[in-house]
Amino acid sequence: MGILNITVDSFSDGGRHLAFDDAVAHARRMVADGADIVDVGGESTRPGAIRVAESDEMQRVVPLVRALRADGVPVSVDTMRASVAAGALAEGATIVNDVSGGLADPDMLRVVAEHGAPVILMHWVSPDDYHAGAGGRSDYGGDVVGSVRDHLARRADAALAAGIAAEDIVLDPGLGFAKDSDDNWALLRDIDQLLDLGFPVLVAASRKRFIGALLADQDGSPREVSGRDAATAAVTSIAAAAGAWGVRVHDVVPSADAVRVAAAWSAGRAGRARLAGE
Ligand code: PMM
Repeated sequence: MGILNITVDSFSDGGRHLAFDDAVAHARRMVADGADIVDVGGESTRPGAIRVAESDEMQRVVPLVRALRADGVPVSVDTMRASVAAGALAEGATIVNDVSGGLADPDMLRVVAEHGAPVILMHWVSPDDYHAGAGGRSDYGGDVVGSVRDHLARRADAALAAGIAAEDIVLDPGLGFAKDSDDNWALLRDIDQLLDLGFPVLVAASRKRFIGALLADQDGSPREVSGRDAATAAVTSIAAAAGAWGVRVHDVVPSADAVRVAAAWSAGRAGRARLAGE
C-alpha cells in the first residue's frame, strides 16, 4: 500500500492544480513501483493534529479518488469521516482505512457495510481516553499487546455487528499512535497474537518516529525522515514473512522487493517442510 497524503499546503490556492497533477503522477509511480493499492488521505491523522474541515477533506479526497480510479489505480481512503468514506466509495475507492477503527464517526461502520466494502480498523486511543501517559503514550496496564489485541477484537465485533463481512475486515495495531518505541516493537514482535484473531493484519511502520529513534546517531538525535526507508523495508520483510496481509509505506520499491524476498523465503521453508514429510 503506497501512501498518498494530501497536505494542507499542497492544496493551497495557486498550487491547487499542480498539486493535484503531482498527486496523480505520484500515485501512478507507486503502482508502477509495485504498490497494489494507493492510500489517499486528506487529513493528517497524527495524534494532536488539528482537524481539517469536512468540506476541505471532501474537496481534497473525492476528486483525486475519481481521477485515480479513471486511471485504473486501486484506492483506499484514509479517513475518519463517514461522509468522506461514502464520497470516496461512490467514486470507486476499494477499501476504507479508518485510523479510529470506526470510533470517531458513529456512522462509519454502517456506511462501509452499506457499500459492501472492506475496512481497515486501526487501534486508536480517542483523545478522551488518554490515561495521562508520558509523551502522548497511553497506559496499557503493562500489556500493550494484550490491550491492543482485545481492543481490535472488540472493533472487529462492532464491524461484524454493523453488517461488514468477516472477510472484509483488516486489523492494524496503529504503530506510533499513543505508543512509545517499546510498545511498537512489542506489537511487531508479537504480531502472531494479532494474527491469531483470524483477520488480515496491516503493518504501517513507514518512516515513523520509532524507526528514527532506532537509527539515532551517537548524540541520540533521531535519523532524519529521509533516511528511514531501508529500515522500513527491513520491517516489511519481517512482517511479510510473519504473515502480515499488507504494509503501508511511503517508498514503494524497497518494500515491494522485501515482500518478494519474504515470499521466496517462506516458499523455501514450505518446500523444505514438504520434503521432510511435515
Ligand atoms: N498512520 C498514519 C496514517 N494512516 N493508517 C493506518 N491504517 N495505519 C497507520 O498506522 C496510519 C494510517 C500516519 O502516518 P503518515 O503520516 O506517515 O501517513
